[in-house]
Amino acid sequence: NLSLIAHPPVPPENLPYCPDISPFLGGPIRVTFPPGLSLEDISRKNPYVSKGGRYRPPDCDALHKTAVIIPHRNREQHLKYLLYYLHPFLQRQQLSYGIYIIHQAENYTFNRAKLLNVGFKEAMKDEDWDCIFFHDVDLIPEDDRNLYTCDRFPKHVAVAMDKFSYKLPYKTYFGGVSALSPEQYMKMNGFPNNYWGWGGEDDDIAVRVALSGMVISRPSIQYGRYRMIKHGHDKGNEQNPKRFNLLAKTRRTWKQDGMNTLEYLLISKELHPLYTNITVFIGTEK
Ligand code: UD2
Ligand code: MN
Repeated sequence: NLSLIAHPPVPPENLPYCPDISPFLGGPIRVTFPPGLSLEDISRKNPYVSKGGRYRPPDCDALHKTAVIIPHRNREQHLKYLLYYLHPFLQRQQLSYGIYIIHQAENYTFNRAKLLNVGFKEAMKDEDWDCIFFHDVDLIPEDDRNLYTCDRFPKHVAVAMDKFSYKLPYKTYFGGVSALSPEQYMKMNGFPNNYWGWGGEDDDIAVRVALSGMVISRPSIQYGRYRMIKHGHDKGNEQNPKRFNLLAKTRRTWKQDGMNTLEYLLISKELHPLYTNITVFIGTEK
């Protein structure tokens, strides 16, 4: 059932636009982690989601088209819970959307920011998305008034996480979940490709926002709430000892490293019922 071409459901002609505020929003979400959840269960609960994890509201023409990009390796359980919550969440917001898993092939050191660059590039080949969400696999949104749409400036979205006592850990923090329009993303030359291992890449992205003449936008602390599924440090994603040196150089390097220098080997693109899986070889640290 994995065909090669995505067919987003075609709506009947002449649908009215969706309202500015969706009538389906319910506010706070009680996030629990039910045991024994299967992808089939989740598919059954989301009958309007079509192949590749695509959706559009059946009864109105969506005002926004959002792609969600999730960097991934070896976190199948987290992915299940995220899909379980994210599909209904996005549907309640009456968005047109697609979910992309960017899976790093091989066991070399993980590189979150480079995977996000790959996700952007591949998603934009499919559709003229007007907003791209970059989303850790282990973060579950806790309020559906946290709209998955873009702002006038790059938006840092995960502003209140349980692991940071529902506060921003520091003012320029940009980790977890963020949202940029394609224009904003290209203006900052995307994200860095050279952060291998854990840490620093999110701060680099925040610096790029400033260097390219933009500021950080954020949702309110009441809405931008997330639970992070507890986890230890992954094998293959050890702390990056170079992160401080790299960060000190961002001002000199951001124009020479990013979307304009992105290289990777696409291994496969598969349309699963609940998401599009992109497996990519991104190389190793030089
Ligand atoms: C923090 C940030 C994250 C990133 C990271 C540093 C939060 C909530 N998030 O995450 O955005 O800046 O620090 O790099 O503070 N992943 C895999 N497989 C792996 C390793 C990572 O799928 O083996 C993905 C997955 O989507 C995960 C994300 O990368 O959520 C970030 O890695 P993490 O969750 O191990 O790091 P964490 O929680 O410290
Ligand atoms: Mn995490």
